[in-house]
Amino acid sequence: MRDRSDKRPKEPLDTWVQRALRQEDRRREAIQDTQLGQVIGTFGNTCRAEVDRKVFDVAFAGSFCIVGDWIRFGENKTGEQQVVEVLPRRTKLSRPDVGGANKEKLIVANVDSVVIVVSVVSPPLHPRLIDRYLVAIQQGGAKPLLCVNKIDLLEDRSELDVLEPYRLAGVEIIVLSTRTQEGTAQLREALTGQTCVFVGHSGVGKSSLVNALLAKPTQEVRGVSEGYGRGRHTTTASSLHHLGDETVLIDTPGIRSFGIQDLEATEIGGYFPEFAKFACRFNDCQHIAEPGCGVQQAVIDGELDPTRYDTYRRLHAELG
Ligand SMILES: Nc1nc2c(ncn2[C@@H]2O[C@H](COP(=O)(O)OP(=O)(O)O)[C@@H](O)[C@H]2O)c(=O)[nH]1
Ligand SMILES: [Mg+2]
Ligand SMILES: [Zn+2]
Repeated sequence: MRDRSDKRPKEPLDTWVQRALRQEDRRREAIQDTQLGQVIGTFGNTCRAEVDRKVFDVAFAGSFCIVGDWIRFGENKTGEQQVVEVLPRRTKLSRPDVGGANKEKLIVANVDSVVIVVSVVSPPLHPRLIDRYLVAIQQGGAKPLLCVNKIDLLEDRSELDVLEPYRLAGVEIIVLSTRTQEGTAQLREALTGQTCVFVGHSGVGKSSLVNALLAKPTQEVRGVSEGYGRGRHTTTASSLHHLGDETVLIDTPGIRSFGIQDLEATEIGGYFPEFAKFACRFNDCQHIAEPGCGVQQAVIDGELDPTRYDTYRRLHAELG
């Protein structure tokens, strides 16, 4: 068990709980008319929520919400819009707070698919980052999709063979180039009707890709949120955009590392689905140093990708 004592409030717990409940009651009483909106961006203590393509700036007022969240909000006595309730999250994607003591940091809520954008040449492929994303995505309940951008930079298509381990792990893969537009129609089709978030290492082309998908000539740009720096190649916060009436695209800032939390070392194997093909002598085999381990043997026999297995070992050690 992790020690959570640092989160305990300074005042006696009863006093704190009572005060929090009173505050919440006051908020609900003060706000009669509420509406339901989806969070499309966050800025300090405010979020931007959208209702029928109309945009409102809404104060958090004690609630915490993230892009993709559905919130109930309304006008308080001072005439300011504020959050009354954050609805339960259908799915989520999170990572530990950098610098915080393993605290969960939500990246996005309520997405159907997480598109892991990678590049094979520039920047090079970061398999360990992909592996970690895949674990976190399964944990949060969304579906992963691996999107390989910048294929215009390849000298030979055989350079894409490095992705074979992910195909074996059952991940859908789409290769494309935002520059030449090859493959972008296929991605657009795969994402239709879904709420999708684009994640991945900085520089892989997430923002370019989101822009390319949104900029289709037949596409209505009316609903695209203002204030998003289109054409600029830095994204400092997540932003939500509509592609037609049914598809939502969320761009996220690039990250360089990605930890995993709230998992036991013994559970991590379940997040590497391709391991299940190989039988081990012991039912509770951790595939680290046990005799008769089918997974370790598969790596030796070249039937299992050594990099995927190496990520598994690292995660196992981190979480152990
Ligand atoms: N050659 C090539 N460059 C691309 C492609 N897509 C994006 N880029 C470039 O990659 C750089 C980073 O793109 P950006 O969208 O900012 O990446 P992000 O950090 O993942 O959002 C920019 O200079 C883009 O012009 C592509 O398909 N081919
Ligand atoms: Mg970007
Ligand atoms: Zn084993």
